[in-house]
Order: sequence, then structure tokens, then C-alpha cells
Amino acid sequence: MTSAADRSDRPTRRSPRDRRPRGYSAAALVRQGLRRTPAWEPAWREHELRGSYDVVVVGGGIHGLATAYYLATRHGIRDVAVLERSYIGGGGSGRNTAIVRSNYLTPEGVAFYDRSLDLYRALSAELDFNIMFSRRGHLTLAHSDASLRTMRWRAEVNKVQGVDSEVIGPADVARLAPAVDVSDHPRFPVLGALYHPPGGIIRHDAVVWGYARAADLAGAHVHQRTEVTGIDVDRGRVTGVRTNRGTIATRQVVNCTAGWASLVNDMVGVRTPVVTAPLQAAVTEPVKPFLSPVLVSGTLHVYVSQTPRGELVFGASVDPFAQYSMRGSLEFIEGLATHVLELMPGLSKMRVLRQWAGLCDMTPDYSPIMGPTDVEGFCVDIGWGTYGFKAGPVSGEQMARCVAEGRPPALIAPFGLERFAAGHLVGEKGAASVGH
Ligand code: PYC
Repeated sequence: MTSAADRSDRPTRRSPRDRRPRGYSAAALVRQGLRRTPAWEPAWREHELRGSYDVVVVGGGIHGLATAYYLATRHGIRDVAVLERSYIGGGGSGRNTAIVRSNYLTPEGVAFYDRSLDLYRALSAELDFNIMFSRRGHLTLAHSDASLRTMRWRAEVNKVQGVDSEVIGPADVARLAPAVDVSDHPRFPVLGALYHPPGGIIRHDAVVWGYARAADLAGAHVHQRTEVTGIDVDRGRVTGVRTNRGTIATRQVVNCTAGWASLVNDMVGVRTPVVTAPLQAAVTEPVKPFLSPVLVSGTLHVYVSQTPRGELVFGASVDPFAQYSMRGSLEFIEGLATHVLELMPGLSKMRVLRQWAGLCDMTPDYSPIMGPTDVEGFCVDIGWGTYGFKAGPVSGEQMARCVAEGRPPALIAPFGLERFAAGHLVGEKGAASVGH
């Protein structure tokens, strides 16, 4: 039986305003090629900043854009502004390593991330924008008996919830990823792995652009280069948002920022247990496809996947200090190279093209903070640590519902801010990709 709550996650009927002016198709490509002016029309529009909006979303990454999209398409709330101080996707959404999976450790985490994977699978069709979902299988390597035990635990929790995960041995790891050294020579030999076939990678920029375009078509305004400088609160309730482009009257703000989440919360006096640290990543030159699954080794602090273009994308643990720098360091790339070669010695000749960093808002239990706060009209969708990208669609869907219905839906209720005072943590450290 479908509950009223479930029905609210389905698209509402489109109004004439939603109709896609120009879809992407083979015919559109041919038409475009025959035009005198070959420039494509912008995928989303620029708007004047209005003096008021029903809902103001702070943060133009995947979470903020998805929230605006689902508000408009699932709940008919179209008078929405997404404020991004830089360019959309310029923060964590464009800096992550684009891995998706739902093999978490807690029942709450598994249900939540699995819904995201479901939404991601259907997203290209829903947004009419190819997000390049590539199902690869996801291998979390175990190099010790202790981590094998955690893998078995995760596999059992996953199976109970219908998520495909199992523990496999070194021979199966070698079959799935022949480049990995599964001999007993390495410092940390591979003893087995948690294998999660539905895991994979997605083109992260495409997700940003797809949601921005679809949110715009549905009536939301996406404002880039629009920095929030203050949030007005009167008698415990949000009344407006101040920006570098003027003031907006509103009764509903959703903080969907990463890296700056606690600074935005400070504007209304909401305190959250978040520590911000950089996470570094790197990409190599492209080579012929040789690595199909996503590989993770917590012991070696490394994860790696090969993009459809052939580059290897690497990430590591968060840097062991709190700061806001987004510059890569030599120390990181040296450590990464050492660890990667322990795992796949055959890569010694590969050249790194680029390295970068993003900011991670770490919470004590490695789970996000989502839902209303003590300030009426101020909701948070923050604390995304190293797992924000994979949760983008479900977070948007559920935060939109939280705003529309005025209370957190069941799927995100466990992630409320009050859990820290109540001591009901959702401990996901054992399922974080790498040690922190
Ligand atoms: O949790 O899968 C993960 C992840 C990948 C990169 C950073 N975190």
C-alpha cells in the first residue's frame, strides 16, 4: 500500500511553465549543427534577484540544486532561490571523486544511501541530462582480520536490507581487479574484500548541471555569484537573508553548504558539532581501460577508479587538521603514490596530471545533520564529511519534503541535530571509505 508520504516523492503534474523549451536529442543536435550561430542556448537562465522568495536555499551544489528541483517538481513550491557565492558545483560537488554506493554499516545509513542510488539510476532520464552513471562494482579491501570482521558485519546488514554485498577472498579480488597485488609480498596483504556490485561512478559536473537546468525549467531561480552575508531572525523565526546583491524576505532557509556549513549556521546562532578539514584528490593522464571496479583500501588511505575517459581518479583520507585551504600538498601526493604502488605496483610509470582539495564537514558519528533546528524556518542539510556526493539526490528529495511538510520524513529523522544531545548517534565510521 502506498502512503500519502510516499506519494509526495512522486513528480506532480507539470504546469505549462515546466515544459522543456528544448530537449537534448539526436534531432536537436542535427538542428543545432545546421544553425548559423552554433552556440547552444544556456542550460539555465540568469534572473534578477527578487526581494522575496518562499524558500531560500543556501549553497548551489548538488544538495541545494536538488532540493530546489524536488521542491518545485514534487511539491509545487516554485518560488525558490538557490544562492551560490561562487559558481554552481564549485565546492564539494565538483571536487569529490564521484563514487556512489550504499554498502553502509547502520540500517539507517543503508536505507538512506540506497534510496540515493535508486534515484541516481533513474536520474539521466528524469533530468533529460546524461549523468554518465557507470555501474562498476565496489571493492573495499581488507588487510587485517579486524577489517574482515567489519566487512562481514556490513555485508550482513546490507543483505538484510536487500542491498547486494558479500565478502570475497583474494582470488576473487584478483579476478575482478587483476592489477591489484594479492600476493603475500606487500606490507599489508589483501585478505579479502567487501564486494558491492551496484556501486560505481558518475560524472559529478553533469549532476550539477542537470539539476540546475531542471530546477530552472521547473521555476526555481539559480543565483550564482550571490554570497549570503547574514540571515535575519526575529523572535526565533527566520525573516530574511542578506546577500552581496541585496536583501531577500523569506520565512524558510535551507543551509545546503559544505565547508562553510558552520559559518552559515553561526548567522542564526545554531551550533553544530562540525569540524572542517580538507580532503585531497588527484587525477592521472588517461590510459587504456584496465580497472573496472572502484577500489578502496582504508588501511592504505586510498581509493581509486578509472573514468570512462581512462584517467585514474584517486582520493585519500581527510587531512589530519582543521582548515579551509583547498590547495593540494606535495606531502599528500608523495604519500598517495607510495600507497597506490603498494596496491598496484604496475602503475609506477603513470603520470599525475592534477591534484586538488575539497572541504569536508566532519561530524562525530560520520553521518550528516539534516532537518529543522531550534530557529523556526531554518533547516540544515550539512555535515557531509566525505559522503555528500553519493547522497545528493536523496538529500534533495527528503529536504524538499521536510520543508513542504514541516517535519523530517522517516528516512532522515535519524539524522536530526538533536541526536547528539540525546546520544542516539548513527555511527558510520566503519563504513567510511578510508580512515580519518
Ligand atoms: O565514502 O565512498 C565513499 C567515499 C569515496 C570518496 C570519499 N568517500
